[in-house]
Amino acid sequence: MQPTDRRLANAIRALAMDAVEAANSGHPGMPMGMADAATALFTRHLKFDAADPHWPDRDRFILSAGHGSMLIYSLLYLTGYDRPTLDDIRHFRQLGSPAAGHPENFELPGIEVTTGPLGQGVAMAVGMAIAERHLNAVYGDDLVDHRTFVIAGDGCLMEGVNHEAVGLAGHLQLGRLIVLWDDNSITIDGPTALSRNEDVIGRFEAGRWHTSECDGLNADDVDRAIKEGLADPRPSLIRCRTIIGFGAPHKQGTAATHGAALGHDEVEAARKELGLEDKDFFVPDDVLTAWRAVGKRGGVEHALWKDRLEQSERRDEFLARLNGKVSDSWLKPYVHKLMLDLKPVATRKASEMALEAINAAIPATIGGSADLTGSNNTKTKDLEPLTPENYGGRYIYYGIREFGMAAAMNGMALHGGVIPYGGTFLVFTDYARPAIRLSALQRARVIYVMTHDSIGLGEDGPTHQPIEHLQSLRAMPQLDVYRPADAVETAECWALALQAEKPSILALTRQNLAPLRTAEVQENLCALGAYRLKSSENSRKVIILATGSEVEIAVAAAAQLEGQEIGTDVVSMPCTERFDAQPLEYREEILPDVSNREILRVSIEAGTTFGWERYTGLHGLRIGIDRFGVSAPASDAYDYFGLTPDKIVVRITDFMKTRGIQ
Ligand SMILES: Cc1ncc(C[n+]2csc(CCOP(=O)(O)OP(=O)(O)O)c2C)c(N)n1
Ligand SMILES: [Mg+2]
Repeated sequence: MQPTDRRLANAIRALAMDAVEAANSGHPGMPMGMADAATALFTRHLKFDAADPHWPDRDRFILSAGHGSMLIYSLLYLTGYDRPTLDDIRHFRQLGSPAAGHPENFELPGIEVTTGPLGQGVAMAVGMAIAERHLNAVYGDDLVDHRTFVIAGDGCLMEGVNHEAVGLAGHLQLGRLIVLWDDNSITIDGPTALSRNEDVIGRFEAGRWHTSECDGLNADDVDRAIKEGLADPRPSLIRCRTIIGFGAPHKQGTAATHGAALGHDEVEAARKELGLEDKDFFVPDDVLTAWRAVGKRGGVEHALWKDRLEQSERRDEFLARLNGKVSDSWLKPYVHKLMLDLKPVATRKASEMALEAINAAIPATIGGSADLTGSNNTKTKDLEPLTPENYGGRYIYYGIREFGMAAAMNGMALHGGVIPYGGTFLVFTDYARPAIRLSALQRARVIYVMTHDSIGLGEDGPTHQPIEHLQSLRAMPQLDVYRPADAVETAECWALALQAEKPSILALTRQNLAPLRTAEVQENLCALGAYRLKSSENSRKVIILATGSEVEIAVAAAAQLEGQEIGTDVVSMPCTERFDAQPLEYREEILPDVSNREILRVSIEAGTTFGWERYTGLHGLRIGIDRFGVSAPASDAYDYFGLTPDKIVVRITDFMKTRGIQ
């Protein structure tokens, strides 16, 4: 006899209670409350094949309420994924177990995205749903035809980013996106009434979503609501009324079950209440067998899909697209053309010029901007807007939703088959930052086109002039920050970002920059992170390190220093992360032994000097801006902050005198 839905769900409850108990840490309440709804979703709707978590046409499931990680670990184990094993679950939250505190996409196939920072799961799901519709438009129903399901908690629907995500999904009419809201009226501090009285359903409806309600503790009713949601052409929010910690007789319905072990006595009482055997990590044979069958349910559809793929004329192209490798064969011909007509150009414009070549050569790119298309230069001529009428378009008008854009790009990148890039002003990386961090943590290939990268943006003044941004972004692991100095470097940095298995930020200027790289070379010099752009002519006394717009200034200053017989190298440093990854011999070649006080190292960057001692040494000279900017035309602002060749030469020569460098 087939076990009841409630018995299937109780297996989730049992594992969640026991794992949290064993770890004496974690969140039992959410998985226990949503176990029935998840059972309805996984047994009756979710298209997946536990034997192949990477099947490209699987439905995507995102546990936005990532603290309830035991819900997804239980489901992956029960349905027969290779990992987590029961042993992994026994070691929930312990060093080395892939059943980490929160679900991590790099720990377990079957975890589509990393969640835990509330709200971002919903926003990444929007990106997944966009990628699905886009690839469907490109490859057709035979190859791409799946849905995106989300479980979100009260917290996810309070966070600001959900507002951006809801707006974007409603606007793009992402009808295959279904969000199940765990409406348990509880958060950590207690009842949601402490902090919320908004009409959540009304808000989604205002965002042009379809909404419905169900008894989240009744799998049949959840099933009904999901069917309704699937039938509606709009994205759907399903309000699942649940009880947090359902089954724990003395604690259910209270915040006490949210984020702490229930305790031995309460676990025992819950087992009685739920009709479970009084054994740890125990799943009855018939229940496990039924769940394993659920894990195989998608096998038939998977096999049919494989047949269609084999018969498709576009098989190889589709697989290559999903594989995600891209060539940089566009780079050399593009740079060659550039060299024929060198002229001053802003790197944001140079980025657009490179993108013309990139978007023509790489059909996987999907561009966009948070309402600064004309300023970020992100839209190339051939890109059509991606709209409900044309999901095949490759340009997204994200609106003024930097965080939502960044999170959606994470979802798109992790869906696979597309390479998202999106723009805003560099200063507004602050608005997108939590998603940039998740790009990095998840190694999502997202390319951030961040223009107006310094006081060089001019008149918009201090609110818009980044100061601490470059260095603070460089501090983030698994993120490459590029600040190219001219059009050639910009193209090289684009090539590197497109081939990286992680996110990149391109920091680009508003103002024109002189061409500095005027000779064609075989190598992508930016790949080295830093390289000698100009070697000293006199005996070397100074090494100037500069990035982006300040390289041009460094070159002019160096020429003056040479005039005073002070030999000066100029090192362009478009990417500190890449330079740090070079072999020691190369780094020492560029920056000879830091304790050598005969050679003065100088850094120039129109931003904070914080951290530059890493390359100048403590006895070096750091030229930058350690305060907020000014509202003035760019050249006046540069002059005001002493970032002109003349003023820099004076600072360097004065500094050399005080340090006794001859
Ligand atoms: C951005 C962010 N802020 C704060 C937290 C810490 N936190 C984790 S769960 C939670 C409460 C969430 O409430 P709800 O979504 O209703 O979950 P439930 O208590 O119902 O399981 C908070 C504040 C977080 N994970 N992410
Ligand atoms: Mg809640």
